[in-house]
Amino acid sequence: MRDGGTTAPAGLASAAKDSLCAAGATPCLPKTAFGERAMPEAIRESPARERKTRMLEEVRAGLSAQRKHLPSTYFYDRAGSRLFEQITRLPEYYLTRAERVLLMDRAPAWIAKLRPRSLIELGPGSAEKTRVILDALHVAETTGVYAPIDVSAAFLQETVARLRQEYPRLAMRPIVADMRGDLGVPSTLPRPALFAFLGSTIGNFERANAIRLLSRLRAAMLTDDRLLLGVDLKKDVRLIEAAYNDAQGVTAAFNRNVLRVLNRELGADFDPDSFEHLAFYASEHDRIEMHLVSNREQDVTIPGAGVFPFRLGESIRTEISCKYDRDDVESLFAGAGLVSEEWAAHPEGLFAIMLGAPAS
Ligand code: AVI
Repeated sequence: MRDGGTTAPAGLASAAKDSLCAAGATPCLPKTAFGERAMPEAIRESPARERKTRMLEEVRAGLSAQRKHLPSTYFYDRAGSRLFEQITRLPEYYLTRAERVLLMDRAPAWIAKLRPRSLIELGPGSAEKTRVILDALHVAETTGVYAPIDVSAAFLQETVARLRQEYPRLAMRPIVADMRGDLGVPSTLPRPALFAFLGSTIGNFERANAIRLLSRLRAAMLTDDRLLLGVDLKKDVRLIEAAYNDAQGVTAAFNRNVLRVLNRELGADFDPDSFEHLAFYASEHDRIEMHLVSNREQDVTIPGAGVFPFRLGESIRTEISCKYDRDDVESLFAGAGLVSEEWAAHPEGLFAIMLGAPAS
């Protein structure tokens, strides 16, 4: 999940699409005016080639900048997704646990009131937190369709297969899509729908991109639909910095994984061990910045993109993770044509969930 100027690349490679079909899941494709299933751009134009072209462009631009940066999107291959799941269980990473506490407390009442017939979730990961909502849906006996949207077809397939066993009566409509583009939410999903964008993934987007993404979500919403947006809160900087500098080094491995992805997918020759993990709170932007710092002078070659020299101590910014307060979220909502209906904050001020609706 994830920008930094970033997010997650998608494109449903036909193999991945086939395996989703094989798993009994129905990847959702928008309908054309003629009623047949339209292939999203990324599928029509060879997603693998398109992903590589886009990746090359972004990597070349990012590494040519005076302050080098990479899109955090590229953390999330299968290994990166697994490392992120490990992060969510680390003692230092309070975000996931705090959000879960909030969901356990509030989701049943929200579901009982909204009685949504679809749950559309952006970036579900392994859907740990989703289960809290799904259980509440179950209790409310709402007819359910669960539509998870994720960039990693393989990870999505695993998640859907697991949920299918746990919730056999729930219809699954997985959607493989890049948060930076068309979300591919079919208008045919039963309404009202509850959209969920949890985990503070919105924080991985620069403000303008965050508003663009929320606007796309807003455009997919009908009047009675609602959005749950999870956000990490501004708080004691030591607590925040600890969450991105865990003692076991899982976040460092996650950070370096982006270099392994570039080596594999672009044939780059990064030596991941020659880059050190660095994460710090940039108070002027109220955000964590994650960097990889070169521990020697070196040249990195990326075929088709160029040779990129690194000075000793020079860094690549690989991720931003913005922290918010209520006003910040209301301002994002206002920019995206959404209004806030309810703000649920963790008792210790760790995390919050905003319930939003389309502005009329
Ligand atoms: C996915 N995202 C919300 C995580 C975050 O906290 O910004 C990604 C992450 N990066 C390092 N640790 C976790």
